[in-house]
Amino acid sequence: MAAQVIEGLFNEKSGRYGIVVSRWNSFITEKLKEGAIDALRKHGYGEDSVTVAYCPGSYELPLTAQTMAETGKFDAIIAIGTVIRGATAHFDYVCSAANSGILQANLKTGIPVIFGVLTTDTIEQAVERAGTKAGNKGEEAALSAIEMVSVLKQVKAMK
Ligand code: INI
Repeated sequence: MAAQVIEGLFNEKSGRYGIVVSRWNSFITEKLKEGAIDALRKHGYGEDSVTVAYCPGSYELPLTAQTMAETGKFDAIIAIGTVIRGATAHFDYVCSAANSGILQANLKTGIPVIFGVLTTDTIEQAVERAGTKAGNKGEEAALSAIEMVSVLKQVKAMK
């Protein structure tokens, strides 16, 4: 049986993207931000369609992302942070808050809020995912944002 298939397109070049960047572990989050901006630029989104907002830590990502989404000015938000496991339970609380808060921001606003948060045991693992041997997770997050904008647009336009 043939089915109607909806897939994200990467060549639409329309839409505005917000990037929220946590300043904690900024030597990593800046690399992730650059990866995200680079991926957006390669897909036709320049300075006029990308806005960056900084927040203190990953715990603050959900509220900042949700506030950006609620303005109605963005088609997707990319939330970028890095949480590196320390010796305390703080890691689990920050990861859990970022994870559930970002999910809620998606569902509450209907705007895709992409989870671009590294949660690693070591600094080395974070470096590997910020543009070295395991790629750049900021770039992957930007591609997810473009894909979600396209998929949701097509779903909403269905007759
Ligand atoms: N925030 C991070 O983004 N990464 C971390 O590794 C981190 N650690 O380890 O504590 C972190 N903590 C700060 C937190 O996100 C809040 O900014 C702070 O608790 C104030 O609410």
